[in-house]
Amino acid sequence: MDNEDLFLCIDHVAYACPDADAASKYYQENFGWHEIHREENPEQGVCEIMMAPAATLSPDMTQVQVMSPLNDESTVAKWLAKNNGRAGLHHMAWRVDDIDAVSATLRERGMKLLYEEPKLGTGGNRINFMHPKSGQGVLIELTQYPKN
Ligand code: V0V
Ligand code: CO
Repeated sequence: MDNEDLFLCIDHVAYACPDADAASKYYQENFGWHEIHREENPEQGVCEIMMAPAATLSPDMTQVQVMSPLNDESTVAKWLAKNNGRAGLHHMAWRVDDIDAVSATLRERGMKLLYEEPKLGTGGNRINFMHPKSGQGVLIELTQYPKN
């Protein structure tokens, strides 16, 4: 793929914390942010709440994904433990149109993707992650919305 066709926008920035519900309330009360969507993803081990600065999401609006671990085995639980229990920014998600094509191009360029095949993400999206070593110290998610 050409560079221009790889990424559409920053879909979300993810904030990891011990209690996503409390963090959502904090965002609502202090910043006027809106809860757009929430779900539990057992495979990823997270409770996640998608938040936006408007009640209605416009297509290119970057969201904040507020998330907390569902159990001690969750990768987010491990991350929080390593961070001495402190909340913080966990990953950034880049929206793509065709995750299979983008993944193939990134692999050709030597990037390490965590999963052989994309997994189930928020709202039925297909997701994969670039290892922090490939992301220059940042965990980067690739996310593709369901095609109608
Ligand atoms: C770990 N590292 C990070 C990091 N997590 N660097 C930046 N940001 C992070 N979030 C670094 C860590 O400091 C180490 O660096 C190295 O990576 C290995 O870390 P580790 O503590 O030994 O942990 P691992 O290797 O067991 O696990 C790290 C990975 C894991 C990234 C492989 O967290 C993972 O599988 N993440 C993908 C799944 C995920 O995060 N799910 C939750 C979101 P040094 O010390 O070696 O330099 S789910 C989601 O976003 C959804 C559903 C959605 O949006 O749709
Ligand atoms: Co995410």
